Amino acid sequence: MNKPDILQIGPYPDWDQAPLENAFTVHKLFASDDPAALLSTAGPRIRAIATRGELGADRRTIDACPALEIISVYGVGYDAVDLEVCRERGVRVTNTPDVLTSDVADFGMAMLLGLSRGLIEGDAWVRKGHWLRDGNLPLKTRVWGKRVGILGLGRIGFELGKRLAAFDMDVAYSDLAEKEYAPDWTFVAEPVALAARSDILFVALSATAATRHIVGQEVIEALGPQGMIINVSRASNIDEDALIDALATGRLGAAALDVFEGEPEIDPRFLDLPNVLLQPHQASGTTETRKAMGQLLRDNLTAHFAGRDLITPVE
Ligand code: 8YV
Repeated sequence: MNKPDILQIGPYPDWDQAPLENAFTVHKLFASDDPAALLSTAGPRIRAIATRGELGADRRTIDACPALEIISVYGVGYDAVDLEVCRERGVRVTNTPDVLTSDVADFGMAMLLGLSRGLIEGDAWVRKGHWLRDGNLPLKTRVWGKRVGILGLGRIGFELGKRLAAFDMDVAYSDLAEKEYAPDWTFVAEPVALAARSDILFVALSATAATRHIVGQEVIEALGPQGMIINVSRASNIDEDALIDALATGRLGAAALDVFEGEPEIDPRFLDLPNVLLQPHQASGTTETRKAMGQLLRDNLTAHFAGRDLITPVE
């Protein structure tokens, strides 16, 4: 039986690559010297696109594949997939929710503790001999007992809330509506009002056109000079210029970021800011979770080509 032709937008770990190539005829866009030529020769045969959350699939790529049936995303976020053209063309889209939720929430906690308690600075303090020469690391900020806001109480936001509550923090959240599954946490409809009552603001929203720059100057300034922002969602949810400006001028205390506009090339101004913790989009980056994501990506493709229901369709 002929294996369906698929277009692979970005690389996967070896443990995913081998089974993918077993089941499909894989055309690797990322490995091609001439992606435009690859699209024009293989495009007409492509029936599926396998991509990653941050890479998605744009209109040009989708248009180059007239026989495309499905896009399978390795990641929960599918904001980089042009959904409009998928709707127009009847192309199905799947993602990998649930399997990564707890790792992303864990990583959010690691960023909170790491930044508040100076873990990276402390490590450098020891390695560079400051401990011996200059004495103890300057004192840091307590986490427990602080007021924390979660912007977006979806799967990841909810798991974050459970962890934050277990750390004896006062948890509040904003979302489109109050969530009955979070009766112990304070609902605050407006993001600015949430920021105003919070010492720490977690951004855990899935990114859409409506949430673009939802964390703008007003939210940032409502958090204030002692406030902290932690982003484990997508960079587009924050106005990066406003964030950098507030961090540089002390109108915002600190930020921990796992996602950036134009990543992996990030705004160089971040590199000069001492009050920001920078991470290379690694919140879901454990072996266990990435294996589960790869399996789910393939299971969705297999289900589609076998005529079965998709496991995790996005809409
Ligand atoms: C991954 C992500 O880092 O789930 C998402 O939306 O962005 C991340 O889990 C990414 O998709 C892996 O390439």
